[in-house]
Amino acid sequence: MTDKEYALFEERQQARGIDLNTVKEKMKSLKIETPSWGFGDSGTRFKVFKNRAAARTPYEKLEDATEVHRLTGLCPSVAIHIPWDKTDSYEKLRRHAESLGISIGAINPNLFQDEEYMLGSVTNANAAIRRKATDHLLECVDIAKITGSRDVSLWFADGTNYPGQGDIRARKGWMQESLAEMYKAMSPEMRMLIEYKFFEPAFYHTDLADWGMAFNLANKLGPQAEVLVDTGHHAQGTNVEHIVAYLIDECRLGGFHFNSRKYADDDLIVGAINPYELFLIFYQIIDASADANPAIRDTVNKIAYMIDQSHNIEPKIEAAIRSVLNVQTQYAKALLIDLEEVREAQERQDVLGAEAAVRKAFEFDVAPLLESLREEQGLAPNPMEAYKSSSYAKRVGERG
Ligand code: AOS
Ligand code: ZN
Ligand code: ZN
Ligand code: ZN
Repeated sequence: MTDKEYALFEERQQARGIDLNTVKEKMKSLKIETPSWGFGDSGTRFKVFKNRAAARTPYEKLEDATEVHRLTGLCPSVAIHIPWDKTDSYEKLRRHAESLGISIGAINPNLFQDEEYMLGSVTNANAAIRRKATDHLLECVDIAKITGSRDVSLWFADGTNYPGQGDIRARKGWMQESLAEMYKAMSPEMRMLIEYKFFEPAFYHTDLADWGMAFNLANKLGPQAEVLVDTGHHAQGTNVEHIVAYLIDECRLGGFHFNSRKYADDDLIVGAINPYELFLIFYQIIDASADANPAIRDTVNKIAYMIDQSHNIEPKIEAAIRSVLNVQTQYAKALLIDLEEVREAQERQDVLGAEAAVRKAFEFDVAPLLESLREEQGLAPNPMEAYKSSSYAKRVGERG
């Protein structure tokens, strides 16, 4: 990029009343958490392809995540999954993260892999299995206290495959009972983020099938329980940004699991398939960040932006870099929306004027802005290229 390109871009934005210094300040505070499971070998039910460069231990996963942060300046924390990242000392794991200059983010309990959970974990009709599941949740709260994690993210595979298989209302009660116990164990600064998904692995009914069920449960549990929106967990055509706006307005949006989907919970690279949706999600968030109600602004400030992806055929570290850059790009574009212009068009009831005011921001090429920002942050202008030619890439290539 030449200085001339940036100067031209800046001039154009200034003419629309957009101050790029303010935009850059906001961009510098964007933080996106990467998932430890995105760095290890994962796959589909058909095959897990071995990748020689994939991280093999929680320690290596943290190191890969650090490399992504070093190159992008965007990912100072990593979410972990228990027991996938089980280790003899979480104190040691925390210190390892700290020595790398990052931190351990959300703790994700795993309640879907043990034999006992075939017919449910916290909603299993067998009380002993519910006890085991709840104990695992409590274990994860304890781990979060050691790792210094604020959030415990909950996703349940619980559900049934056939009508009559389970007592739907009893299961609803068991879920609430278990989470209430976990809720009590959290320290005051901790949060429980409740994820929902409309299907899979259960196909007839899922105990937390949509945002409304997660929202209702969070409301019943208390202010430290919030909803987690995984962008891949909705039926085709669902207006995800509407859900986002609604939950922010209710002060119950805790965070995101970002990924792309085409047909199901595909967990592909975020922004790879429908970047406009991501842009529109950020439009809602940025719009709410200027709300007159301090509780709404506070909700926006605490949103956890997390990636939840599974890289089956693509190299993992490059995939993580691509993902966070895609998020950053759409965030940058959404920051170029002239909210005043949208508001005025809304007041005039000018349907297409309002639509254009939003869309035109998406149509800008923000490359000059991103490169200028990276220059200010002392980062390489193209993090992906920088990674490919790094000694780190060479080293992980020799792992397996
Ligand atoms: C599963 O569909 C959910 O998205 C979870 O967040 C899950 O824990 C994560 O995908 C890791 O498997
Ligand atoms: Zn998820
Ligand atoms: Zn997903
Ligand atoms: Zn998912």
